[in-house]
Amino acid sequence: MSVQPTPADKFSFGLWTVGWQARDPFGDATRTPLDPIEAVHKLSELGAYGMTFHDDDLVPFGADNASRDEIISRFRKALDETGLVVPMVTTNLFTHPVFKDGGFTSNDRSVRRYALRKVLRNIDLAAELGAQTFVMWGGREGAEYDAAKDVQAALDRYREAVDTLAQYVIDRGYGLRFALEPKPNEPRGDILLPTVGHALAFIANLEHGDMVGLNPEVGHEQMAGLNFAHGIAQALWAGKLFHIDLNGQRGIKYDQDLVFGHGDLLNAFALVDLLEHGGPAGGQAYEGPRHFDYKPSRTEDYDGVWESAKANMRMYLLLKERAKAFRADPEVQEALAAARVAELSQPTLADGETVADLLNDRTAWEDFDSEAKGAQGYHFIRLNQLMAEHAIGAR
Ligand code: 3MF
Ligand code: MG
Ligand code: MG
Repeated sequence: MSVQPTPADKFSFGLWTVGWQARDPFGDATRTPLDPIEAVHKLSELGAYGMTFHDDDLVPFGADNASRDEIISRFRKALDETGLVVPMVTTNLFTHPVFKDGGFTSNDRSVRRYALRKVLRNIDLAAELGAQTFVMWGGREGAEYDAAKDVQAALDRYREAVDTLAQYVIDRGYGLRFALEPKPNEPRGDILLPTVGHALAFIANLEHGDMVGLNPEVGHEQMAGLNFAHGIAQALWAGKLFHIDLNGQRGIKYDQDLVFGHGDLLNAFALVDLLEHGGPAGGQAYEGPRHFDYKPSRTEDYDGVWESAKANMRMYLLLKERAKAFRADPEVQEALAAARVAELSQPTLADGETVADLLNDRTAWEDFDSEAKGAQGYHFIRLNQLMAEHAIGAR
C-alpha cells in the first residue's frame, strides 16, 4: 500500500488550519496571511481532495457584496483548475465581538437573530459550492458564570436555531445535512453540547433530528479525558457520524490541535482501525471525508506548514496500513478469539427466548459457577500488546 495521498483517500483540510497565522492568547502572529487560492493549489499538489472553510475565512467579516462575489468567483476558479472539492462548509459565530455571549444562545435576542441571518446566507453559499455537510461548532455558546446563563432556555434557543436552519434547507431543496461539533471548553469556560454524548442527546430532541449528526474532533473529547474512539463508535452506532475532525492532543490541557497521531498514538490507531474496518465484528465503517482540523505550530514557517499538512495525511495512511496488518495477523486473530471479542456480538437471549425461559434456565443462575467465572482470565493485555506492536511497526 502506498502512503502517497491521492484524492481517493478523501483527505480534506480547513482553510483556517494551514491558513492559521499562529496568533495565540500570549503572542502575535508568526506567519503572514495565506492566500486561499495558494492554499487550494498547494493542498491539491499534496494529494488532498477537499478544502473546507468558515464564511469569514474566505470572505472577510463585513465585506460588501461586490467584493464577496469577486472573492468567491476567484475561489471557484481555483477549485475548477485543481479539481479540489468543498465537501463541507462551516460558520464562524465566535470571532467577532458581537458573538462574545454566543450566536444562537446569546442572552441578547437581536444577536441571535443576526446570527441566524449570517448562517442562512452561508448555507446558500455552501449549497452553491456543492457541499454535503454544514458544520456548526458553537464555541461561544456557553458561559463562565452559572447564574448568567439559563442553560435550559439556551438549549431551547439552540434547538430553535438548528430546526429553523434545517427547515430552510428543506424549503430550498438543498442537499445539505448538519453536523454539530462538540467541545467541552475553550474559548468559553463551559461550552454547551460539551461531548459526543451530550450532542447525541440534543439531536434526539430536535424536530429535524434526521438531518442533524455530528462532527466530533479528536482533541475535543481528549481534552475532557474521554476515549475518542469510543465516542466515534457510539456516533457510528447511532448513525450520526456525518463528518470528522482529525488532529492530535496530549492529555487534559488546553486545545493543542496537533497533527493527527502526534497526540495519543494508540487511540489514533484504534480510531483508524474503526473508521476503516468498522467494529471487530464488522460494524458500520465511515465513508465521509477524512478532515484535518489542526494548527501548524507557532514555531513553523510556511515550509513547516506544508510539512505538517503532509504529516497528517501520512500518519493516517501509515496507521491504515498498520491496522490492515493487525487485522491480517493470525496471531492477532487467535488473541481476539482468546479475548472472546466476537462473542459480544451474540445476543444475550437466544432467538425467541423469553424472560420466563431465562428464569427457567438453571445454567444461568442455580448452576452458574460465579466463582469459577470470576477467576477466568480475559487475555486482553496480550491482545493490546499485539496492537501496540503493530502500531509502532514492530511486527
Ligand atoms: C475549534 C474547532 C473549530 C471548528 C470549526 C467548525 C475553528 O476547536 O475545532 O475550528 O472545527 O469552527 O468546523
Ligand atoms: Mg478544535
Ligand atoms: Mg474542529
